Amino acid sequence: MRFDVLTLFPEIFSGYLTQSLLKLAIDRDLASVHLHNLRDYSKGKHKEVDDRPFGGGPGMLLKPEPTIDCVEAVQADPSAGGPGRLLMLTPQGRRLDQPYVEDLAQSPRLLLLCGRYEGFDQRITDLLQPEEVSIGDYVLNGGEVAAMTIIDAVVRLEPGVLGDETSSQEDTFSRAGRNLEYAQYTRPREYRGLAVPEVLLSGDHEAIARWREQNAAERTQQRRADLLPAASRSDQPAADTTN
Ligand code: 6GU
Repeated sequence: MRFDVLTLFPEIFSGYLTQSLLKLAIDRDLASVHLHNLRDYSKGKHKEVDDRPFGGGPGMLLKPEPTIDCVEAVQADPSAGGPGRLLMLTPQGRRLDQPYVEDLAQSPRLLLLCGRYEGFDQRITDLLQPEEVSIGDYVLNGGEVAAMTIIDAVVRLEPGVLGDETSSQEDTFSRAGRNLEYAQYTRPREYRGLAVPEVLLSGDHEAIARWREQNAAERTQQRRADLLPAASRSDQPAADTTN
């Protein structure tokens, strides 16, 4: 899986690329991330990439010429094996969720176009026809954190990236109607007066499975009843015994 990130701030990605599970995926040739600085495509004397909006208003917009030149150059890279799927990171976009992540993971190549300032000149969108993606209903200062979020969520679905012991198919949100994860404990058995539930120490695998299922169902009902099919939502949630 190949990711191309188009940004004014490629440095933001350096720690993420060298410190995370993504680094392991890159080292094992399961993923590659190519950073492209939009500023390198500015033909202006001062390498400008942004300008004030016509009609007035706050902030600066990404200019069409360097942005589109950068996208077209990256799309046309003959070593990349095809133009890939172009994503524009913007709070106006389609909201990311796990089914969308699973769909993105089918693509061999994603281009992630990050905006800064107040956004993009509309002609960038009109000409490039990107998929506009948002990671949630709040406003970030730029698309970089959103791009990292997408890469992080997509790369863990790439076969071989997660260890054998972990299955992304077990993840919360990986299909509709799934519960949140159950509570988990490690050593010590007691900490500041809080004991690990006895059943988890029992060695009784069936009892453990039942406890986990019950705990997951309770937490989901308490916290995220919106994830449950309407029919199984209780109107009167029980007292919260979950953590
Ligand atoms: Cl993709 N960009 C920005 N600037 N803010 C956001 C976002 C993206 N998704 C949620 N908020």
